[in-house]
Amino acid sequence: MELPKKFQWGYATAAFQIEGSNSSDGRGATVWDTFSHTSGKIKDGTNADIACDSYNRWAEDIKLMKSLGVTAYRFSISWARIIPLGGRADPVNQLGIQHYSQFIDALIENEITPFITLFHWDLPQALYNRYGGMLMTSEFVLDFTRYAEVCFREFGDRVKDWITFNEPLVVAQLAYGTGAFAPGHTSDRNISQIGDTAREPWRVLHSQILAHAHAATIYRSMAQGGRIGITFNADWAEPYSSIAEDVTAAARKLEFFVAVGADPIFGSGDYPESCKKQLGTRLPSFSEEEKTLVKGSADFLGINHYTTNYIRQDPNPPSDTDFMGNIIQTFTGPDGKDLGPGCGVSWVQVVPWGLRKILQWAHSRYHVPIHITENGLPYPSEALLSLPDVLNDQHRIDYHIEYLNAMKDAVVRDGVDVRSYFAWSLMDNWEWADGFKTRFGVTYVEKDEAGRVLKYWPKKSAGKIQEWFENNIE
Ligand code: PNW
Repeated sequence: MELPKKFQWGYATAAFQIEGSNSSDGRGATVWDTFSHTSGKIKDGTNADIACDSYNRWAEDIKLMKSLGVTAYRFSISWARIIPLGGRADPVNQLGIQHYSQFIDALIENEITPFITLFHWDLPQALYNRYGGMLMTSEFVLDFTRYAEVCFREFGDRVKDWITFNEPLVVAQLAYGTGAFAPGHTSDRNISQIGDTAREPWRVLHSQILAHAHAATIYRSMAQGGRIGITFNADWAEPYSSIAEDVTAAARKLEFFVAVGADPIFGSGDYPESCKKQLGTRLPSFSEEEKTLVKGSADFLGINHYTTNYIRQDPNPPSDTDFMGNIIQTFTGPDGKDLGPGCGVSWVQVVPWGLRKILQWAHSRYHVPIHITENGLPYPSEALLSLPDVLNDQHRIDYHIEYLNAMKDAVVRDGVDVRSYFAWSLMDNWEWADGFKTRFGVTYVEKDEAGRVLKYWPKKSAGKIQEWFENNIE
């Protein structure tokens, strides 16, 4: 009982978290450049001006991957490198295209299949300034579609696996709900002067779903023979107790976190009834024409999975700013026990069986091929360690091996159609509002005092993950 021969695996990254060189070769500014240079927004006060220096060190990145035995690599393209000002009438930057083109060629020469994410949160600043970015659905859809089309035309002869958006709901909630991510909108006036947590996140989600659908329609019309999908953050929701209210609450949480993005595309063509009911007119609606366009607009479902929560019914009615579905979320059960060991971020406990359950849920709801596009963890105190201790990442080994076994059970025992697995991440990188202190990588990045990258040091987990795939693929 092994994974099929064509199963692909590797690591995932995102442009803003690894590239650096944020004004090189004509790249335009993004909302994350602005945010990371705004005081108080990033926990450790760092920015991603150098990050892992992957824009320059891309050949080293490929060498690293080759040494780790991967068959695929998921990375994102920086929109502002391709179209510095972002818009459909703005100039295309040949230097940006050349950069990704040579990178893609080199991956393929090394027999590493590229999986490209078109949007991993780094919106061109000019589009935000021009019309509010994702808040202006009509403009955003046209601009994104043109950017996507340029990428398909330039890279689609060689790239056959495309992901339009990474976690549309996470960026909607954190960037326009809590204000923790760029551009930092929220109703909390202690944090930001602008924002409407009750409405903006749903508008931003809506824009991304429509932009996805338009881009997918263009992609299919180009007949390049590849596949196009979209990735959602999908943690498992375990009912806190067996009482009916809690079971319903857990099901509803999955609707608010996953199905609200996935149902329109892979299911009914519309938002789940539970979301429509609670959110009312705060949730934008699709016209009949849009429903037809959106429904069936992806060939595969990407899942980023990190953890599991207990969910129970909130006895109080939901506020206007509630985006969870009127539930209470905990790691601790009624027996006082936690779901699993903690790690280096408060939002993750180690719960391998949750991966199997979310895969079963997604398979039975949507019946489409699934790619696990992220899975990983930081562990406490890792950021305090230095060479060589930092390479001995037993927590990460345990996490990945247990989650991989759970994934395998979902495939070989439950018949879930999982096509690939990407661990997050290839290397320690710039973890958004956490800065550099939170490390998800299987590779330690040695730097000098000025933050310049000296050398990559694969951690023990990288070898163990490779070994696992050697033993578990046909
Ligand atoms: C994902 N949460 O983001 C992103 O796709 C990555 O870029 C990121 O580095 C990785 O996970 C690790 O955080 C998430 O708070 C950020 O639940 C936050 C949450 C989930 C996913």
